[in-house]
Parts: sequence; C-alpha cells; structure tokens
Amino acid sequence: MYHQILKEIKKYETIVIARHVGVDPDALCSQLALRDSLRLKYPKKKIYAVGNGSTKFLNIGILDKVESAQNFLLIILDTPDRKRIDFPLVDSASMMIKIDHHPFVEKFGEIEYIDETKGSTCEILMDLIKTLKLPCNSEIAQTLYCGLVSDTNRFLFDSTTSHTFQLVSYYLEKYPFVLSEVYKALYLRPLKEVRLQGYIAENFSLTENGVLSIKLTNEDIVRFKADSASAGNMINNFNFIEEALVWVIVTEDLKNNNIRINIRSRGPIINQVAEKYSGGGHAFASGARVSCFEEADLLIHDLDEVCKNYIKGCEENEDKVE
Ligand SMILES: [Mn+2]
Repeated sequence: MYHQILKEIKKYETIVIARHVGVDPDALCSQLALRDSLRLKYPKKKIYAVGNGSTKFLNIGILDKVESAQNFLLIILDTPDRKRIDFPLVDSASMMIKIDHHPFVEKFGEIEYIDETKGSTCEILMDLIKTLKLPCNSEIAQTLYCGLVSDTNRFLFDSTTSHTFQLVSYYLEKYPFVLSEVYKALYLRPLKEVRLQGYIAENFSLTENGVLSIKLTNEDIVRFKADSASAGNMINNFNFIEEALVWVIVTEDLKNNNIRINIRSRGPIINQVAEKYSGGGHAFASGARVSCFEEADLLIHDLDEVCKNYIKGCEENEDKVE
C-alpha cells in the first residue's frame, strides 16, 4: 500500500499533512518528518504540515499556516476519526489518505493504512520512508525517533517489538543523531510541574476495584502556574502503582470550557469507556472530554465496573488453571 500512497503523492502539486487536535509528539513528529522528507524529494511541490502547535513542543519543529488551498491531497496522520482532524479545510481536500496506528473508528480516507500493532505513527513512517527510499537526514531521523520514543513511553509498552528496534537501529546508524537532544526536547520540565506532580500523588483517591483518580480544578492549575494540558500529560508518570489497575487525571480546562480526562490502564480495556464520553484512544491509553466534574464521576464509576469485571475474569482464569 506504500506504493499506492506514493502514486497519489506524485499526482498532486499541493500536499497538506494534518493530524489530531490536542497535539502530541507522535502526531507532530510524524507530520514534520513526512513533510521534510517529501520536500527533499519534491522541491517544487507545496507541502505543508498544519494544525495548532504548542509552545511546549516549539523546539521539535515549526508548523505551517494554510488559510486557503485548492486541489490538494490531504494526508492525515495519527487520527482515527474525522472530527478530530486539526484542519478547518478538510472538506475541500481533493483526496484523503489516512496513516494511523489507533484502533479503527471510521473510514474517511480514500486510502487508509492502519497498523494497530505499531506503537507509534512515527514507526509506520520509519518503515514507509525506508521502504519507498524517500530522502532522509539526521534531522528527520531524530524527529521520527522523538515521536516513537514518546508514544512508546521509552519502549515501555508491548507494542515495542524487534521490528521497532531494527528500525531505530537502521536510522541511528544511517543518519546519526544525539539521543540526549531528543530526551531534552521531550522531558525537560520546569520545577512547578514537578511540584504539581507531587500534589497529584498526595491527593489521588482510590476506588474499591483499583481506579486511582484526581480532579484538578482551574484554581489548582493556576496555583501551580501550570496548564490543563501539562497536568493531563503527567498521566504516564504514574505507571506501576501496585494498587492501581487504572489511573485517571481529570482537569478543568477553562479555555475550552470543559473537563479533560486522561486515562491509563495496566490491564482492563478502557477505550470503550472513553468513547462513551466523547473520547477514545488505545486499549490501555485513552482520553475523553466531559462537561462537568459530575460527569467525570460517572466515567470513573464506569471504569471501576470495568476493573471489577477484569478482576473477576482474572480470578476465573486462575480457578481454571487450578
Ligand atoms: Mn500516536
């Protein structure tokens, strides 16, 4: 299917590369890397990476502004559903291609390349660029690695395979880059965020069946001089807590006038619950948006039910073994 994608890329003079709202490093890095590689291959084409950025990721790369476009190919990366595409001109695209690693939600592209077994969209692009022999350099390789390392949480998840390491090894050898530069861009953070993390750890509450959660009001966020996105992004820092099967950070988001919810799991499948509350994501890493803290309580209650069934399922399996 890579060749089919390249065939379409060849046809269009204008190519726009978009991704989901609420930018994260995998989404951002995949679009920047694809843009830069295609710009090297086709210097005459107009190729843009679009969407709202975040000051947090400014040192990863700069996005383009596209206010109007005609007769263009739209490539959508890292996004399973049409409504979450961060680009207002979706409807005017002549053709859409989706490349993604999220569980399938809906078909919106004429060509869709989805590989759920991959830990990041950047890993798919590493494979695509290598297979199609598209241009690459150390900067592009570093960008791809950055997204991969972020979405796999530094190779922590089971979606990391021998194939992942083979690709990383191939790029690192062929286009050398400095690993510490990547980690600095991703993980360097101000003391105020560490203090907020301490507050979260101190104030988590735990349900009967292992759902760990915290609710942060706008006041809490302001007190720590943080923003709702950075609070939610701390979710990955609370992995491996013995008592917690599922953990949740609920953050008031005054700017968007709703409540942002980040969810992670060590076993129970959580994306169905997230979908019920106008969210979604992966089996063990999801997010949602609700309108008030009461609705967040309902979501936490649903997650507790999921954990309860999960524990019951595990016990039944143990009985069978005995
Ligand atoms: Mn991703």
